[in-house]
Parts: sequence; structure tokens; C-alpha cells
Amino acid sequence: MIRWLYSTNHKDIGSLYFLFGIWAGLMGLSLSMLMRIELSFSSIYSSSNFFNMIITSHAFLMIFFFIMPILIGGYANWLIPMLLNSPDMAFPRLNNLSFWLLPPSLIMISFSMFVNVGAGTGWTVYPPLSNIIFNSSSSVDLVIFSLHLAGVSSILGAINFITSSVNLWIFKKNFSYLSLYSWSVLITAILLLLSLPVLAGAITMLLFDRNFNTSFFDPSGGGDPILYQHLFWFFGHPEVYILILPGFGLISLMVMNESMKEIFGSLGMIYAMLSIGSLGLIVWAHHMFTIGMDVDSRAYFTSATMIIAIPTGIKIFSWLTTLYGSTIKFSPSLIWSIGFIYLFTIGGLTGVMLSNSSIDIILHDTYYVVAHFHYVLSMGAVFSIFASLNHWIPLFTGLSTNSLKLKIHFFITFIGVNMTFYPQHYLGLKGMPRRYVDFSDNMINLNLFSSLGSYISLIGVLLFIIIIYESLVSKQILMWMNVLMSNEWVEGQPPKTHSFIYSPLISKI
Ligand code: HAS
Ligand code: CU
Repeated sequence: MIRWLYSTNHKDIGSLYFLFGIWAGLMGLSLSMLMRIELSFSSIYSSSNFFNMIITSHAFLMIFFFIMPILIGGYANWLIPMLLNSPDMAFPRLNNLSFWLLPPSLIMISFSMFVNVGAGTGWTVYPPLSNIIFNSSSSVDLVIFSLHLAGVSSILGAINFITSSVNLWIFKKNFSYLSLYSWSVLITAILLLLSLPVLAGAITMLLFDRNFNTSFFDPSGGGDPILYQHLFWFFGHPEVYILILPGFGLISLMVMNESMKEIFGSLGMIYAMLSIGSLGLIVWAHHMFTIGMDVDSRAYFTSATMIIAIPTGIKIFSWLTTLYGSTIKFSPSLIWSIGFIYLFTIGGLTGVMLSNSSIDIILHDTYYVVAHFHYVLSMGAVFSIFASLNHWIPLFTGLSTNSLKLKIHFFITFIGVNMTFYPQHYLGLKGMPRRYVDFSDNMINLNLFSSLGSYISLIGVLLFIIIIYESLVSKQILMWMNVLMSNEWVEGQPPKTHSFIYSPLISKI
């Protein structure tokens, strides 16, 4: 127990992040099931505030307590020091603090569900809905405190990753040798450092409006709720790239590994990530086209947003070009990676649709937006998590997993998530608003289909838990030395991920 509490070892801390993230992910999953049960049919039991509380907690749990801790805390802690050829992170004790700030934060967000009426504000926490008049429950304050803690945790983690990548890297003269995953985490950490303080400021101002009679966001005192939206999205848009960039990095590692070559245009990949990161900081108002924005700002935010399709396209085509012509064995992690590339692209393309301000005014706050961001998140970020779990579990645990069952898990999930989210595009086009507890009767078929899809995804998750359990109890321990020595892939034997991890370095010097 003391070992885990006091640990400064990057692998221990990475493992803690994994356990934490999986726990929070299962909580978020349970809430999503409640939503899909509610939305299976129209006009069933409805407590709209309760429903809003569920969607709010679902979003927070998934974003701040599942995807971020696993992609950044878990994978980056495990892999970055190894990719840098360094014994640990730059600040091991700070690393411990980053992790241990998260459990109290999770406890607060969980309590926010149970005290008073819950925070039914959505993850955006827009005033006036979140101000003291419309939501006087302490749930909103708990959410704010929880975000403060999670924010401090992420800022400390970001400082640690930036310092480690810059200072522990041995080839100071040439950062293009740094692996693509290290680059993705470095850029993510910079985005975190630039955007999180703005969120912290916004929610602190909201806290003061709620409790200390200030009126930053209250027009009756000279404030402006639109100011909150600007502050929130100045954080919120970079946040979506924070969620996907580490996933991009992991996919690059796997595509490289599976195709046995360097990533095609790896320097271009670095520039693409740098452009996605920097452009991501200046497009935030595409979330606010309906505030009554002037036409020039609409033109600017539309075009700036669309430009992001170019570096993202470069990444997609570079992965495909790397795979093209190589001898591919369809291992579970490669199947997931290809699933990622395909489905993320669909989500990206609907993003380009939404970036058109005139189209967005019609589609804003409909299920079309929900479909867009679940394609990039549930099938982008989450697929990168599963692809990498399939790939790295042998390294993390020393155990092997059943590859046939892992493939079955992929197909169940692939069918489940597409059934869940594809119909939501049509629901959006029909005008079904997001964050509503009910819908009109002509939308029953699509909603029922979507709910059935979500149950299939649930079966997928249960199967994955069984696969991991089976591997843990049967203790299929790996012979790492054999693996390191051999060059062949033997079915039932672990992949040789471990030896390959240093390859970007070895092949370039
Ligand atoms: Fe997004 C809303 C636009 C990427 C996540 N996004 C959200 C929300 C989330 C989210 C969570 O402009 C909801 C927030 C909320 O609660 O309200 N998004 C984009 C664009 C991209 C994009 C242009 N989003 C992401 C990623 C996310 C994410 C990555 C997380 C992982 N998004 C929007 C807009 C809204 C929005 C509007 C506001 C909607 C509203 O009304 O609320 C791009 O980064 C995507 C680039 C990727 C591609 C695919 C690969 C590129 C290729 C190259 C060729 C493509 C071309 C384009 C030339 C484009 C293959 C052709 C165009 C066609 C239409 C065919
Ligand atoms: Cu955005």
C-alpha cells in the first residue's frame, strides 16, 4: 500500500493511472447506458434535471477521468521515459502528486451527483444555467472544485512531460529524432499548459458569481455570459486536440511497428501535429456561431477551422502510405489502428461540415454534433486506447492475451459503436436537440437502433474484461528474453513490442 502511495516510479504511477482511468471509464459507461435506456423509446419516465445530471457527469468522467488519465497519465508515464532512454520522468515526486490529486477530484465529481439536485449544466457549465439563480445546489460548486483539482493535476503533469522531453532527450541537436509519440505528448502538454489556466479562471469567476456576489457573467451587474463562452472554449477547443493527439502518437507507434518501417514522412507528421496544436488555439469560436456573431468573425472562425483538415489529412495519408505495400499481419492492435484511421476520418469530415457557420447555425445543439464528437472520441481516442492496450499489455503486465478473442472484441465494438452513433447523424438532421430527455415519435426507430448498438458495445466491454481476467488468472507469463532474441512472430507468443520500442532511435543513428 505504502509502495503505491509514495511511489515515484513512472511505471507504478502509470499503472495507477490505468486503474483509475478504467474505474472512471466504467462509471462513465454506466451513465451512458442509463441515457440510452431512457432514450430507447419516446415518452418514458422522464426527470429532465436528473437526465441532465447524468449527461453532465458522463461527459466529465469520460473526458477528465477516463481518456486524459489513460492516454496521458497511463501510456505517457509508461512509455515516454523508455522512449527517451531515461530511467524516469524529470520530476518523479511531482509525478506522484499529479496522480494523487485525481482521486479527491473524482470523489468530488461523484458527490456532485448525489448532493441536492445534481449539476445538470452540461460539461460546458454555461451561465446563466449554472448561476446561483438557476442552479442553487452545491453540486455545481463541487464540480468547479473537482475541475480545479483535476486541472492542477494536469498542469503539473504537463510541466513534467515538457521538462522530461526537452531535458532528458540525449540528441539535443536534433529533435526530429524524438519519437512521434513523444512529440504528440510534448505538444499535448504545451496545449494543456496554455489552455487549462483559462478554464481555471473562468470557473473561478463563476464560483465568485455564484457565492460572492460578483457579476462577471451577469448582465444585471454589467457582466456578460458570452465572456464565459469565450473563456470556456479557449480551453475547450484545445482540449479536444489534447484528447486526440496522444492517440495519434500511439497509432503512429503501432503502424510503424506493424508495418516494420519508419512512418512515411515522419518529419511531416511532426509539423502536422505542431500545426494542429497551434491552429487549435485560434479556432475556439466555432462552438459559438449561434451567439449572434458578426459576419467577419464567422468567416474567420470558419476558415481557420477548415484549415485544420489539411495537417490532419497529412497524418491520415501518412499512416495509410506507411501501411501500403508492407507485409501486414492483422494483429488485434493493427485491426484497431485501421478502425481508428477509418472512423476518426468520418468524425473529422463531419467536423468540417460543422465548421461552416451557416450550416452550424442549423445543426448546433443537435444530435449531429453528438455524432461528430463521438466518432472522433469514442471511435478515435477510445480506439487508440484499445489498440494500444492490445499492443502494450504484454509489456505492462508480462502476460499474453488471447488474440482470437481480442479480434472478436474488436468486431463487437466496431458494430456496436457504429450502430450507436451513425443513426445520430440522421437524428441531428431531423432536428433532435442534444441534452434532451425525450424526443418526438417519428424518431423512435433511429433512437431504438442507437440504444441497441450501445448494448452491443457494452457486451464488447464485458468481453474485454473477461479476456484480461482470463489472462491474469491463467498467468500466461511471457519469456521476454526469448522474445527479445527472436525475430519471428509466433501465434500465441507475445509480439516483440519491447525490442522495437527503441527502433526510431536505432534506425536513425
Ligand atoms: Fe470537433 C464540436 C469542428 C475535430 C471533439 N468537436 C465538437 C465537440 C467535441 C468535438 C467534443 O466547427 C462538441 C463540444 C460540445 O460539447 O459542444 N472538429 C471540428 C473540425 C475538426 C474537429 C473541423 N472535434 C475534433 C476532434 C475532437 C473533436 C479531433 C476530439 C477528439 N467540432 C467542430 C465544430 C464543432 C465541434 C464546428 C461545433 C459544433 C456545434 O455546433 O456545437 C477537425 O480537426 C477535423 C479534421 C479531420 C478531418 C479528417 C481527415 C482529413 C482528411 C483530408 C481531406 C479532408 C478534407 C475536408 C479536404 C477533416 C482525410 C473535406 C470536407 C468534407 C465535408 C468532405
Ligand atoms: Cu472545436
